[in-house]
Amino acid sequence: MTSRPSVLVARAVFPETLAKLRAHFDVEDNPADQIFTKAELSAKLAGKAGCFITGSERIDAEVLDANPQLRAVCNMAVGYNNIDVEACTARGVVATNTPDVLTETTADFGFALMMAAARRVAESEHFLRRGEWTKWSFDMFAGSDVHGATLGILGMGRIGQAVARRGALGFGMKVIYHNRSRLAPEIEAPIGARYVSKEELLRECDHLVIVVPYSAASHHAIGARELAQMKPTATLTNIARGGVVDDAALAVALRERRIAAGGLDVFEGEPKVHPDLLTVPNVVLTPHIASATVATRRAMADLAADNLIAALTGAAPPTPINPAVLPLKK
Ligand code: 8YV
Repeated sequence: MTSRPSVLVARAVFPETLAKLRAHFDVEDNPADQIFTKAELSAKLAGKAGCFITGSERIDAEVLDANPQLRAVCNMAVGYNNIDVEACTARGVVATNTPDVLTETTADFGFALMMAAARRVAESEHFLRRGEWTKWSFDMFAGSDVHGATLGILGMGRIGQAVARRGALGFGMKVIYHNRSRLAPEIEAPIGARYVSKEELLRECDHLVIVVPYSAASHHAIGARELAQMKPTATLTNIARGGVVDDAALAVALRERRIAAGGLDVFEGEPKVHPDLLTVPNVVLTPHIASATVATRRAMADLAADNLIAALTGAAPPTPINPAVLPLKK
């Protein structure tokens, strides 16, 4: 009998995902959903040919060197700043992510956060729950319009484009964007998107939505200097990664009403949230749930599992990040 590869599923997942993986592998799972330190994760990976991780477990050169038998690192997330892809490639380890399946769901949520910020949904709900609603007044929680406003997108990848489509086609918004490179005219044209410099984006937008992947280059892409360039009536929504925005600077800008409102699903150092953000009223805060619908999380888990199965059974993983390492050596 040939021995089956062993894999680690580093976080709690759907039972169906485990069953699917167990059809091919000896699976060590984590039903208690314990958060492993890097040393614990590294130790758990001993003897494993592959791992199924979410966007938070860090796989770097040190972990890879401690586990030279590891051949596949499969993220249940589209963002992969938790994986040192260069280190994987250098060691012939395939890294995979879960693009596309979460695009529309994440864009829905980004739009919801932007609308909640613009129309002060959370702030007014808290007011009501505190029992402070005693009378109507003409300017009570007056926010800013979304329809017809200028939507600024920082990071015009799949999710950025999906947010832009919602704005342009559903809400008659004017779309401007800044990105590493300009999109092809056939992508820009149907949504009337205009490529602008980062400065123009900040200066002109009424609602800024941040969807740029996190990297050393995008670290604090939005800080005090950038916030100062925005309109005092503007909103900022971050569905990308904590660290793209300087949360301390954002809390100051919100508190001093240098911008009107914020919507944040991701935070620097999450699940810790900068204490100043917790006391600022004009920001909607959610715990990294932009892709959290049952259907989408199932699709993400399925795709991550398919990647792991393919990678370790000699097939082509559907969504590799570093396809140059394929096919994997047995
Ligand atoms: C995940 C995400 O829920 O896909 C991503 O990059 O940020 C979210 O969809 C999160 O990373 C946990 O896996």
